[in-house]
Amino acid sequence: MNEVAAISDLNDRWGIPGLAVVTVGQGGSPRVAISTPLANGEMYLHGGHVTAWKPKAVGDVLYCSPNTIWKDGKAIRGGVPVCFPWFGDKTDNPAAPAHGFVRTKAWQLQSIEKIGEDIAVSMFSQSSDETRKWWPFDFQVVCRATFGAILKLELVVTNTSVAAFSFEEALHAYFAVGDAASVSVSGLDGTLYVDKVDHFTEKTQYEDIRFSAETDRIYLNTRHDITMSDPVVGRKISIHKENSATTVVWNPWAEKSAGMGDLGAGEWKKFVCVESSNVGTYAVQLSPGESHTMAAIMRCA
Ligand code: TA6
Repeated sequence: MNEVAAISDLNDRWGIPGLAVVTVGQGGSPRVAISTPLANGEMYLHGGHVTAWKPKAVGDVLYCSPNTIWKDGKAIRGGVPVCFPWFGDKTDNPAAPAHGFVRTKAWQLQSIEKIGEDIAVSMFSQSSDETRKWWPFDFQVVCRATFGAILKLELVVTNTSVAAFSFEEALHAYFAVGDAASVSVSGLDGTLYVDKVDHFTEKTQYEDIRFSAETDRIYLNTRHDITMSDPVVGRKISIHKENSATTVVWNPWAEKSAGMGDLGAGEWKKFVCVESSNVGTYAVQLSPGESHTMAAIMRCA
């Protein structure tokens, strides 16, 4: 069956007229487009990747690069990439894809549901001969995005192996801002972080986070709400986390941004990443048959 026919079949099965449609997105990639009285949204089957959330009152909350390379094996640059089953480089195999292998592969549509005034889209990926080459375990991962005045993202990992495993995960969210150099992030004051731009040194955060250079930090044992203030646009974005013990904060700044083919000069100003995650010593252990759900609940006002 060709891709367009498959997309049409998915829409026949799961589309909700006037609210949710399965259609051909950028690069010919299948996506679910949401339009409700409270918000618009978009989620691609490629990577189970939310690429847009636009509450009617505030507009685009997520940043997506205009230079994204839309093809298999490449992650969409922006939105909320799903990092699993490792974060960053794979410590025991430098040849492995950064941030795991699920964000660069086709997922399957599990359901589209109307829940009150919201639309919940669930997509899933699972182990295969290809994934077992990198990681010798069997799993299912579901990304469920509930689009409304609030965006709720849930990452559900199930161990379908006969052995226990440990995994890292991140909802690597790119938040749209007016100017990263003017943004402050509160809620992490007094916490310890690993500074990836200073030899992974462990440091303490004092007061709000502000950005004046490449910033790449993993905040440890951080489970409480985080707020990003954007004075240029005149709004605040808050993130409430569930079952997430670490928070990654990233901005590549000017030089790294210019050197990234799917980002480009000047794009660094337009986003800040705040990532609900479980990485490093906070990786999650799962016994056979067990599931774990990490959630990020986002508000913007
Ligand atoms: O989350 C921050 C980070 O780990 C940075 O180190 C940077 O590599 C960023 O992710 C983007 O990674 P990517 O593989 O998407 O280019």
